[in-house]
Amino acid sequence: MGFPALSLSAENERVLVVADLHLGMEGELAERGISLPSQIPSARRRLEEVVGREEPDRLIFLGDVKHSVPASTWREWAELPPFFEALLRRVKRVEVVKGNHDGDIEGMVPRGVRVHGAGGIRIGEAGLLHGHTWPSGELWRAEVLVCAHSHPAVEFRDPLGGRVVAPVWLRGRLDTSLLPPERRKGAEGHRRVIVLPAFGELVGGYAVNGPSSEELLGPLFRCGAARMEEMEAFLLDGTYLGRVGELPGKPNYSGG
Ligand SMILES: [Mn+2]
Repeated sequence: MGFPALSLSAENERVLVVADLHLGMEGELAERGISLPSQIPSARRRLEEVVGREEPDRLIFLGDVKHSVPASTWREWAELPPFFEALLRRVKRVEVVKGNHDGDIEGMVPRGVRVHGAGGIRIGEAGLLHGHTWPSGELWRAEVLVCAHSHPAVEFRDPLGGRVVAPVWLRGRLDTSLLPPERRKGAEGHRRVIVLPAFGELVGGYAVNGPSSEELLGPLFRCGAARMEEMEAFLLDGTYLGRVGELPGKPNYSGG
């Protein structure tokens, strides 16, 4: 649908999932001398457009709603509650699965918003987690793990120095026999994995066909159970680009 948002139906509900808004990122950029207006009005407008189109019963933020760690800026404290309140008027259930940037999010969301731990939640055949931590045991009962955190994108350069970075979806398989032994219990067999692109417009995106970033990969990729070079990449409009390992550039993954 052109937006970095995932729609799924489970348990008679329509669920919309978005990730990595990194609201408040403009505060960090301001400290570096780059002055940008608050990202919240435009994030809200884009979200309301997707919500209007999909009419979900549940809206799930799959981590990194906000940006500043460890402390939050005054702007986040002032702007986040009304942001969530506007969404609660449109969607019955609004939930957050915590990411690595969501330290004090509980105190910033209005009462109607449910906050889940980083281990994730299972909805039907989907296990949803941000991806900077291991999934909770419950998530292995799902067939597909849906995560975020790595802000996947592709980068294309031309010989004149032009450079295009476009966010991508990643889809692939996860071989649980490659999990560390202490993580294998209850997780036998293969699972599918989907990585959501970041919803935030200031989130640059991490080029999957560029130099690898250990930190952004998360444990499922670092242990080799999911392999970045084997993932299939799709542009936001659904265009299939191929496997990450076959993209132009210098993909360089040790695979665990
Ligand atoms: Mn993250």
